[in-house]
Amino acid sequence: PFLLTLLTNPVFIDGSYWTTFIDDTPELFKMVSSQNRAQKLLHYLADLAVNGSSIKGQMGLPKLHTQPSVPALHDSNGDVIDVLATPPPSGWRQVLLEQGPVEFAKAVRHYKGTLLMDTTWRDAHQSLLATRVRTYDLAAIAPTTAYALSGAFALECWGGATFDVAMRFLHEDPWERLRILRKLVPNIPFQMLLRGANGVAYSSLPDNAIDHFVEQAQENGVDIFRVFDALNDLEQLKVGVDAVKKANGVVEATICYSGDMLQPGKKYNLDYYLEITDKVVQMGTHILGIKDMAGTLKPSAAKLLIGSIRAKYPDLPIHVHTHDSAGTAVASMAACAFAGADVVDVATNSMSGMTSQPSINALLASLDGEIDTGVNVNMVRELDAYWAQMRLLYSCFEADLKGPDPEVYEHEIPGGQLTNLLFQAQQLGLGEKWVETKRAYKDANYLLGDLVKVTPTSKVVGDLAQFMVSNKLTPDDVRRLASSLDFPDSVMDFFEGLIGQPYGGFPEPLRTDVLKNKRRKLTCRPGLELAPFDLAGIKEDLQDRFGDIDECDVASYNMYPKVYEDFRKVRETYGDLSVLPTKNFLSPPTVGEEIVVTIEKGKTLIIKPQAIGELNKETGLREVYFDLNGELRKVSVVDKS
Ligand code: 3PY
Ligand code: ZN
Repeated sequence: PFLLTLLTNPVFIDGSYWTTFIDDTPELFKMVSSQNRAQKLLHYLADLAVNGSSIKGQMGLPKLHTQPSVPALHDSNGDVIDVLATPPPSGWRQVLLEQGPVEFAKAVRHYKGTLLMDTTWRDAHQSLLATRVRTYDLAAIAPTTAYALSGAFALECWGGATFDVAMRFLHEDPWERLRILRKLVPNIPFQMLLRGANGVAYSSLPDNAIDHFVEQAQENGVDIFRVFDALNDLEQLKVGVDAVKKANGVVEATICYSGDMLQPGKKYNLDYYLEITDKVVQMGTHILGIKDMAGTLKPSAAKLLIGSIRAKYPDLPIHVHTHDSAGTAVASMAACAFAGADVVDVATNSMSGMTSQPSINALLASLDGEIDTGVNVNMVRELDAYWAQMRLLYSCFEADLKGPDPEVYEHEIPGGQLTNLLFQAQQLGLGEKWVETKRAYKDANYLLGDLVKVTPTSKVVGDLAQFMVSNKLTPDDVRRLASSLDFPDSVMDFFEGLIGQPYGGFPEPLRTDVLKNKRRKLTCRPGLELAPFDLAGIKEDLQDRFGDIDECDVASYNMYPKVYEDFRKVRETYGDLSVLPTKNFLSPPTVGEEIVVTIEKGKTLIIKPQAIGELNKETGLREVYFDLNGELRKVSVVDKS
């Protein structure tokens, strides 16, 4: 089902751009049959007024009190570019569409310079704002982005945690987001993050579900698939790689980089990475991804690693990803560029640094004049004015991280998880436990055999660390008492082999002690044990339960059955909440304010909250009054306090 989102957005309303957009894409504008959309939205607002926000992880209210404005871009003559009226310049996506993945990869390799991927729409907000940025705000800046970043290699805009969070917390359909952004950005390739045999979930699915998911992703707008496995388990990685090949997507098979490989005695050293590179190349990939999820790839290591791969594989395009947790990411990405990387990852300035990617303008300044990137320095600076406002709008999801964390070389916590764990500690008022948690994370990692840590193995290590802190257990205690402790599920799953096989094997006797006789010891990849999904049967069942169902709904359900069901229930109760401006989605309506919501072309709701009634002690209900386009409306909601 496609519900309206963009139409609500002030930047689009009545623009001539709009008319073409609607004429060209009628399938996007099937009107929602429900007659009572307005009443459902009022229900949401009333609930918010009485019970406060239900968006998990929200601390306080947005710091931005005005409607965010979309900045103007200027051309080289200083004239304003009308981004809504004219199509954006053609970009790397046209190369891909015209020549296909193999020639696209060759052209990227032949580019004299280093291209940039902007991660603002995925990893940057996953790392800084708990993945909470909504389609409403991405769509508003999309036409400007299509101009400002027209020379970029790609926009990372989908996958990773965004899929789950969109449905679970934002009550949005991730597929709708993809289609909307795709229409607005026809010129820059879209990249997604795919967790190998886990798809965008946390554990393996049957192979046919991965194939089906990737096929929908490609058809709905993803061009390039960064595929990784959290243990660099090649069997697991291959499931995702094969799915992308079948869907005719661009394969970016990726090696996860863990720790500082130049430290003596490291399990993951240069030889390890070169050996895996050989195997990934044999598997067949258009591009090699190097994913430094914790930001522990120092410039010296970057130079050696990228230089060594480049020397061995002169024709292989290399794309490097990092996080700025230690404060070295600009230097490291510059080092990668000088060592022969074809693409490096950056984020818009206001969404960069710390646990996010390095700042685009800082990297451009560092490469100044020596390496071309194809990106317009001034335009990306202008674009950032929007994200400075977004940072305030979403401030209620910020962890209070103040600066680089040099301890990342010790604890090796991935960027997104670092902010999450800190945020959790702050929410629980356990700020002082933070140092302890980081120490326990390091201990937990070594107990588990020194793992590559990224979703989902990072969760295993994090869960064990929190378990150790809350039960006051030292590593020795864990080893000694393993057979009598009640470990978190994720730890049990890991030891069973449900997440894959770690390099160097499982630590023994810990594995045997932890599993006792409760679980098996898998020696093959978990997907081999799973029966294929009956995709047609699932679709029929969903149709019976929810009515309007397409293949994307089936794919959502396969990844997250419960989250998908809850998402449909919320849609049933409140309608399509993606039409609400973010401020009104997050903050309770206040008497005197005017909320403008366009639910379809030419149909705008002007909502003015009027009053909240007394609590009816017998029913537990309160009545909330609104003026809706000049008429008084009353909504009763349960007071949950
Ligand atoms: C994810 O899997 O969501 C990640 O961002 C891993 O880095
Ligand atoms: Zn990342």
